[in-house]
This record gives sequence, structure tokens and C-alpha cells, in this order.
Amino acid sequence: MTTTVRFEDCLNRVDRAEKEREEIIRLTEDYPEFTVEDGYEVQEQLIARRIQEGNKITGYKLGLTSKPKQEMMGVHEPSYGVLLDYMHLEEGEPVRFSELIHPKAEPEIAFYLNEDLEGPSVTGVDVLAATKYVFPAIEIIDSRYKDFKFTLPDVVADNSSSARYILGGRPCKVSDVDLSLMGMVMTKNGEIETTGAGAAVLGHPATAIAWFVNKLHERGEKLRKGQVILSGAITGAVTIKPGDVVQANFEKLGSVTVRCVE
Ligand code: OOG
Ligand code: MG
Repeated sequence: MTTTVRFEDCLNRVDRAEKEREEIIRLTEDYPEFTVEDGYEVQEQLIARRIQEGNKITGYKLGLTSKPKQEMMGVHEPSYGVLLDYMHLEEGEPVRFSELIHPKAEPEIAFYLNEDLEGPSVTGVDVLAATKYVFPAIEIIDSRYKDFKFTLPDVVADNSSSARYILGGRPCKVSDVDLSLMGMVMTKNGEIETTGAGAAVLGHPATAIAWFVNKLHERGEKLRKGQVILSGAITGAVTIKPGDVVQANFEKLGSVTVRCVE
């Protein structure tokens, strides 16, 4: 971190924004020299605060792993964030808008690990070998930045917009499916909103996770048995409002549904 960036200030801004549900301006507006590395530093400190507050890490999420998402956000590199226990919703529990700023819904494939996974040089094949199950998932993202506008360093500092996630009830053995060719249809209130296939996520969702594991290694971290990893949205995010019911339907994997309330 360059000396002109006030690290503590950046950390306090993203921390408060999530707690108070208040949009903030991009950190890079006040600190143009803020780097992606700085973003991960702030993210790490933010998660340390959440853990100190009594929360637990349940896994990770990848962001901006598909072309539709990268184009939508104007960012051309993936990012990652940390999933905490308070972000997990059981299927059937609603997304409460009163707890969030301007949430959106994304269709994702979630991985559940059977073994620890540590870089460097991890490949998609290694990821599949360490994966016990895959699940259909919906991620609810909620960027703390005004109008969902950010650069890569900003979004990384904001824990990659992590807010809530829902896993479908039916786990599927990874060996029983082809995640690359797997079709997906997302509906809102019964109408088709977006369609795609697993290959939208860096060619294969396991490739995205391999990228992530090697990245984590650079920060001296690894994935642990029992953690959930969201591999990133297959399509652009879907706008939602209270009263909406969103469903992600995957070929073979089945579906996952979430309802939005005030
Ligand atoms: C960043 C997070 C993107 C995904 O799956 O691509 C993400 C954002 O768009 O706010 O979670
Ligand atoms: Mg996502």
C-alpha cells in the first residue's frame, strides 16, 4: 500500500457501508493509486473484523469469471471474496431487502470440497478430484458502491460484492455431470430472464476454481475440506425487487429458488 492511501479509512468505509446499508463512492475516486493488491489487503482485514465479531468462514466466491459479467461490470479479470455464515440462506428463507442496499441475483454452480486444496499449479482436474458434490446455487450480490459502479481494486476491497447465497437441496456427484456443457435457465416470476451453460465460466467452472486456488496460494492460504466455493455467475446478474421469485434451473443438477421480501 502506498503511503498516500489511508488503509484504515478504506477499511472503515467498506465495513460501515455493509453494516449501515449505505452506498459509498468508489475508494479509487479518493485514492486513484489504490491497487488490486491493496484491495485484497483491505478485504483480508474486513474478514478479520467479521471473524472477531463472531462470524465464521463457510467458503469463498469467485466473481467476474464469465464474459457476460465482465462486460456488464466493465472489469476484465476475475476476483474472489469470502463467504461467511450470516450470508448463507437455506432454500425457503427469503432475501430480506431491509438488510441490503440494492441486491441482484446470479445463477452459479457451487462446489463442496472433500479434501483440502492448495496451490501452486492446481488444475481443473485436481479441483474435480477434490470435489465431493456440486450444487445449483443463487448468489445475491450487493455492491456497497453507488450504482453498482466500481473498478477491480474497489470491488475486491468490498469482498467482491458478497451478500447472501442459497444452495439447492439436491447435491450431485461431480463425476455424474459435465459442468462445461451443463445448460442453465434463470427465471423471475416464471418468465425466462437469462440462459447459459457452465462453459461461460472460464471454459469450465473447475478451471475458475483452479485459478482461484493458485491465487490464494500467493497469499499463503488454501481451501479446506467442507468449504463451499461459488464458481461465478454464468450470466449477467438479474435485477430483483421485493415480491420477486427467482429460480435457477440447471440441466441434471436441478433447481434452486429464492423469494425476495421487504
Ligand atoms: C462483483 C461480483 C461478481 C460474479 O459471480 O461474477 C460476481 C459484482 O458484479 O458486483 O459475484
Ligand atoms: Mg457471483
